[in-house]
Formats: sequence, structure tokens, C-alpha cells
Amino acid sequence: MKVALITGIRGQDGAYLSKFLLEKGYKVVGADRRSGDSSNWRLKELGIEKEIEILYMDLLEFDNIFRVIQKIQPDEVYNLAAQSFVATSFEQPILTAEVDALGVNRLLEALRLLKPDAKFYQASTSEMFGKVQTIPQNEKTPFYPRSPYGVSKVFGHWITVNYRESYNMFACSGILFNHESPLRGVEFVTRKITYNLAQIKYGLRDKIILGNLEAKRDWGYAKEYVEGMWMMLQHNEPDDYVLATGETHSIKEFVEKACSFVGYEIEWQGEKEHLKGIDRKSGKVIIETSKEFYRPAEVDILIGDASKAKKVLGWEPKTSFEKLVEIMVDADLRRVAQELKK
Ligand code: NAP
Ligand code: G4F
Repeated sequence: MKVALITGIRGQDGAYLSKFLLEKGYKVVGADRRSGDSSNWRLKELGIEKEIEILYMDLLEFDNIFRVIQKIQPDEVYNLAAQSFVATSFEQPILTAEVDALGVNRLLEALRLLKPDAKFYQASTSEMFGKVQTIPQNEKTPFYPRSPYGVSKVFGHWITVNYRESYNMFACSGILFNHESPLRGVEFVTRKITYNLAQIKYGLRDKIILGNLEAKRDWGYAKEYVEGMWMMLQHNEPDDYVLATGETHSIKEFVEKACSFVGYEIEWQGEKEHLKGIDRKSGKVIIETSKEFYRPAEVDILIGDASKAKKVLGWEPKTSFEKLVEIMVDADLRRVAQELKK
């Protein structure tokens, strides 16, 4: 039985990847930083909470990482742990760098010393492209990060490449574009929209206040992206791959589509931080915008070219933008209905 160690076990991708690996017959060990919220709601929703061994491991503490690697001797390590919210990285740039940059180095160093033959996956990100230098972006596109998060992840990416080249370790960096699901944290814009819309639908809220609605993202379905992570580690050579859909949509489009699934037709009035989204039938203001949710520097557009992953790994996304929005809206309508019954 292969042993996989997943950091960030309680995050969106940690949950989907755990389920995927358990189905493949792996023993899954999850590294949890013990933040106080021990609800494990994502693992519970997927029905796998009891099938995973959870160990405490914080990417900030080298000795802790060292002991965990020594104890479990993993065959594959998926480093999904991160301070992953871009907006917070402007408030906590140093913590973000400690976790998202040096944390990767701590983990790689522990592996180099204790289990150099383990295969390693680093969760890199399209945020590294930031102020994009080409459209679309692929593995060769130069990085131009626009946030402390993006800058830290660039370090994480290059230190992964460096350990591969210096020590011949099987280390891969997956440059994943935004991927969403019903398990997405509510602080991210897609889930913020679908969860709060469901609340509006059930009369628990009046409107949603958002930031920059003009930004565009390449959004895929997280469940499919975790399979791509695993495929990278099964290939005969370690390498770096972009995973993306190749389509881009604005936040405005996401709002319109999500609203259409709950029966609202949005008409826009005003501009930028004075923009309002009004339901055509009822005249009700559903969306407002505020400077509060704008970032000091924005990534205006992301659109990925995943042709290398398709050609070399046989990976490709299957779920359309429209279907993804529908899945998320449906899940949140169900959740809010259940919350109301309690
Ligand atoms: P997520 O839901 O925010 O999960 C991140 C996890 O990291 C959380 O479980 C968190 O623990 C854990 N963590 C934070 N600080 C830690 C520390 N110091 N030590 C150990 N664990 C720590 O993120 P996700 O969406 O699943 O993303 C997974 C990874 O892919 C992240 O590295 C993210 O940056 C990267 N990524 C995500 C996307 C995307 O669109 N989702 C795209 C590209 C790259 P708590 O549960 O205790 O908070
Ligand atoms: O949903 P977001 O917070 O995701 P963002 O910044 O693209 O980062 C996510 O994807 C990255 C991959 O490219 C990951 F590496 C990262 O860990 C994370 O998973 O924001 C998306 C866009 C931004 O342009 C933001 O300015 O939505 C815009 N936005 C507008 N109003 C908002 C809001 N974002 C949030 N979170 N909240 C708003 O109210």
C-alpha cells in the first residue's frame, strides 16, 4: 500500500485529493496545522473523515516536519498547505512568505535528508503570472506576481525545480489556474457569490458586497484538478505543468450566471466601485461593490494553456464554466435549506 502525505488536508484540494487517493488504494496521512477549527467539514461531506490518519504538522516548524516524515516515510508528498487567500497576503505578507515560500523549502529539505526517493508535488499557481506577459499563459510564460502570495509562490516553484535539478529528486510543480467547487472556502469570490445568493434566495440576506468585478479568471472544477496532481507524480519524469481550462470569464459573468440559476436576471447600473446589480423583475439590488474588497494590485486576467498536460499526461478538464456554476449554486441552495431546518 502506497503512503501519501497531504499537507493542507482540511482545505478544498486536500479533501478531493484524499478521496481520489483512497479510491486508488493509498494510505492517506493528512498533515493538519491544528488551527482550532477541528470541524473537518469537507472530509465529512465527502464521507472520508474516518479513513484518514491525521497528524499535526505546521509548515512553520522544521523539527515538526522532520519528525512526521521520519515517522511515516511517505512514497508521495502533496504540498497543498498554504496561506492561500491573496487578499490576506497583503495584510500578512511575512507570514505568507514563511508558509508559502520557506515552508516549501522546509518540507523539501526534510525529504532530502530523510526520504529523497519520495515523489513531491508543489501546489504552484497561476497567480505567479500576475501581470501577464503572454496570453494565454503556459509553462514558459515569465512570472510577474502581483501580491505577496504570488511572490512567495514563485519562490516555492523555483525551490522545487532547484531540488529536482540539484538532488535529482522527483519534484513537480503544478501551476494550477483557479479551481472551484462546493468545497471552496467562502472567502473566495465564487463561493462568496453562490453561498450568499442562496442566503438571499431564502430571505436570510439582502445583498452581496463585492470588489473588482472586471477581473477575469480561468475557472475549472477542483475535483478534476487533483487528478492532474496525481498524474504528474505517476509520469516517468518529474516536470512542471499548467492545469487550466483555456477559457476566461469575468467576476461579473460569474455573478450573472449564478443569479440566473436562482431565478434572478441581473441588470448593471453604474461603474467600478459604484456598480450595482439589480434584479430586473423585482427591482431589488442584489450586488453592490465596495473599495473594501479591491486589492492594492490586481491580476486583471488569467487564461491558461494546458496543452502540455494534455499531451504528456493525458489530462484535460471536463466541466464547463456554466456547469461548474450550476454545481456550486445547487450545493449552496441545498446547504442553506438544511441550515434552515436545524
Ligand atoms: P485552502 O482550501 O485554503 O487550503 C489550504 C490549507 O493549508 C488549509 O487546510 C490550511 O489549514 C493549510 N495551512 C495554512 N497554513 C498552514 C501552515 N502554516 N502549516 C500547515 N498547513 C497550513 O486551499 P486550496 O484551494 O485547497 O488550495 C490548495 C493549494 O493549492 C494551496 O497551496 C493554494 O495556494 C494552491 N492553489 C490553489 C488554487 C485554487 O484555485 N484553489 C489554484 C492554484 C494554487 P487550515 O485548514 O487550518 O486553515
Ligand atoms: O476568488 P479570489 O479571491 O481568487 P484569486 O485571488 O484569483 O486566488 C485564487 O486563485 C489562485 C489561482 O490563480 C490561487 F493561487 C489562490 O490560492 C486562490 O485560490 O479572487 C478572484 C478575483 C480577484 O480578481 C478579486 O479581486 O475576484 C476579485 N473579487 C472581486 N470581489 C473578489 C471579490 N475576490 C474576493 N475574494 N472577494 C470579493 O468580494
